[in-house]
Amino acid sequence: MNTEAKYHAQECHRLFGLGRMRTRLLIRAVVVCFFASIFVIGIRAEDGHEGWLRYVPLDPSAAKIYATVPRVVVVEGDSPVLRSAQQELSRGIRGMLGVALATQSRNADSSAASHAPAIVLAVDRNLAPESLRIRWSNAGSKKSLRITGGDDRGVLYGVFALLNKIARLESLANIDDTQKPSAPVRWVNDWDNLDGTIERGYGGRSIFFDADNVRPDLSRVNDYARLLASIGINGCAINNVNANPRVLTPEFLPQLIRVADIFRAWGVRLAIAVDVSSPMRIGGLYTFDPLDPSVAKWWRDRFDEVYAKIPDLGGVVVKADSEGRLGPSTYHRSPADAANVIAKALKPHGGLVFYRAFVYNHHLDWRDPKNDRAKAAYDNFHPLDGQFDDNVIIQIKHGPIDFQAREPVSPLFSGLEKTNEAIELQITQEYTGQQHHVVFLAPMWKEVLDFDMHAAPDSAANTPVKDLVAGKVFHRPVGGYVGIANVGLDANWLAHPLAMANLYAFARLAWNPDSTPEQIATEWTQLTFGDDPTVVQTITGLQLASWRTYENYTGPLGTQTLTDITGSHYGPNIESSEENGWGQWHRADEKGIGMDRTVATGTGFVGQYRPPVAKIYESLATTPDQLLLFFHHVPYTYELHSRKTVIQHIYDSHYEGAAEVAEFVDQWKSLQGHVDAQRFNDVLARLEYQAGHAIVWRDAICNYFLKKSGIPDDKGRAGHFPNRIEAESMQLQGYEPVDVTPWENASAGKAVACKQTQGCTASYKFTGAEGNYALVILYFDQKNGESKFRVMLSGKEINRWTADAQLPATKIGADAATRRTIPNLHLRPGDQIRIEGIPDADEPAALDYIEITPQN
Ligand code: GCV
Repeated sequence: MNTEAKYHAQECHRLFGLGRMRTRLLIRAVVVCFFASIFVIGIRAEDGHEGWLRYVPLDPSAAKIYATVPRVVVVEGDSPVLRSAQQELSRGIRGMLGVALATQSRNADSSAASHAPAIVLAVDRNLAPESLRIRWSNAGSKKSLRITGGDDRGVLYGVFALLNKIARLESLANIDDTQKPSAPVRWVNDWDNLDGTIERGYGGRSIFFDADNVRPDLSRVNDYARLLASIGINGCAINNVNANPRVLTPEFLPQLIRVADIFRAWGVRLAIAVDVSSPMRIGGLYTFDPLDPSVAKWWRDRFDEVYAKIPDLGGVVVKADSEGRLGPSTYHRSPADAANVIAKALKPHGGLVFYRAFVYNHHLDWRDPKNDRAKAAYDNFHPLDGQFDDNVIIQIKHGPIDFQAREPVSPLFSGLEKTNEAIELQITQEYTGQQHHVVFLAPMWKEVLDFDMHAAPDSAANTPVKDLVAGKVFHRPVGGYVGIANVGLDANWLAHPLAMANLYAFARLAWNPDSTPEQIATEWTQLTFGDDPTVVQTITGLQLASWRTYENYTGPLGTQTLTDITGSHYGPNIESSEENGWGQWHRADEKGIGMDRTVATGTGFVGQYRPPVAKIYESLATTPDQLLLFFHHVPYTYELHSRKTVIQHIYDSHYEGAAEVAEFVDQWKSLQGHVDAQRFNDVLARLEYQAGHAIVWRDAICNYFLKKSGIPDDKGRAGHFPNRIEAESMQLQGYEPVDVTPWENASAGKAVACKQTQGCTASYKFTGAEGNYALVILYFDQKNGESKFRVMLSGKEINRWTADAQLPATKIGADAATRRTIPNLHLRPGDQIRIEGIPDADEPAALDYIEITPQN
């Protein structure tokens, strides 16, 4: 029984044990017992909206350790942020301890405040900005719990820190906690379009915009800002970096003000992404040349007007000369010219310019073996080091390509000494399963942040990425962390109930990059699912394994994700990376695979790292296996440090990865009754889908490389599917075989599709031995239709479903491929399995295969 269940059950028992009751008490007893009953049978619905700020009632016996927590809160000072701090404290204490705090303001009622023990919220300018301290203090006979901040934000962060401890039942008896954020910039970017869609967003439509305007109802924005503040995030750029210039028009300003007003109360600074061609596109100038005085004046005037209304605007984010966006190259000007003209307009107001280093040519000639997209950020920005104004920050994606399942660290982190920098990490899972797959990214980020770039003049000194971005190595005034969040209107923000762990982890690492993924995952799970040790261990273990598992069944050894890079970025599509200008090449051919990026024989990318790092990657002998194919082209028979050949590693890792996800399903099932039914069922359905999709990935990659290399799998698995019956070989009525492109994205390269509105059938007469079997049906679930399926066994319906998942697929292929398992079927020879599919709209109720696997 979880904590809430216990609390309500005990309370119910207590109330009915009171003998004859007064009516009010009776009503209370009925209500409490009603809740007790639904908690006990585990059906209290949780939709994830509260994230990690659930503040559920603590088990009364556990809550006893907080008996000495004062029942009065005294706030020294007044501001929107301090008011939020006080209200949040009251909300949390009421929720968890069932106690209503009395509020006193030091100025208004100093006599009362000085007599009762109190929780005191106060600013102490001797502390560093945004830092916090929580400790008991004895003033006379009074013992107070003081939450002190270096500024108002620090106080708010202190309140959240205290509530976090209470929610996780940490003792406060001897609390003396001082925390200081690792870096001043801890921002999120949301890639929301003004029309309400979100680029690479998988949790529903925008919480900020709709129909080219800010939404009338911003209650979700308030909830989001509160969640952000609770983990120390202090800035948020709310619109897509592929920016609509309208965001900076005078007409739009009143709408931005509404968002800024909400953010302000939570200490989150509003920021916007701007289009560098705005002076021309919305300003009526004939140019946007950053060195043209009229352009400089335009930016100044525009921001003077914006800051007059939003004095705490954090600044702007700029994506230019990238993926078709206009930029300073139009006038043969540099990114420094473009950044500085905006920076000068923001400077008097304290605003920052985040200029993204994601500048590259997506029309590279793939035939030239020296071309390499990975080199672009360093090539573009390293020569400009020292030319950027002090309020410019270069925002650098963690790897040199684009948030792949694994990449080396971007060499640009050590390529800037006289320029501020921030690391850009992607919380939204664009290339890592789009929140249909569970992939906890903290272990990946931690490796990146801890990676020693050997950037100091004394190359023996440790200069990890976390110190470079915090400005500690080269004594930069500002720098830090930017996470691409892309939360949406889905109740739980990011669609998958386990995905919010990534937002939490991003912020925790930004606050303290020395914390470990284990600590973060444990803390998040305790806050989000409660403190039942089975739940905490299981979810934490699953989260911590999930990234490497995903890497295993997608693109191991540094091949990047092997996904459909010109389309959805979701399912497998190995050749989509090749023979085009996007430059996400892996160069797989009949003999070998990998990009030669060495200085000696390759593109020279390795030379962008400092010598001690370059030395590791230049040599095959010292390059770690997990990045081998990012840096070297080798034959499939090349032997890894693990003693496996590359090809055998590809087979093994994909089979292991798929098996690991199947284990996730079993692990999750063990939590039934320990987790509320709503989230239990939601996660279970998603993990079952993921387990099926991991098999789709496994088969596509293994079949492809089996054919390409001609080298069989030592373990005889790749290309052999003994229990599989291709749909095209079944007895078909109405269904027609179709070729699938690329061929490896369907079993045997074919599927069957139904074009008859009344539906089609595919039948198979079972010829195996009598026994128990699991029947798997692979069908294609596109988003442009909701086909219906029914499965009949010897004339009797055994299963039916509607293909209505929101997968990123509009045609038959691996993005749509979904496995449905019907377990525990007793089959006898001669039994007929018939699948009926009824197409809908543009979705043809397509089938790939069935599998009949013996089951004990
Ligand atoms: C916002 C990748 C994504 C784009 C994104 C871009 C960027 O290319 O696929 O959707 O655009 O990165 O970071 O600017």
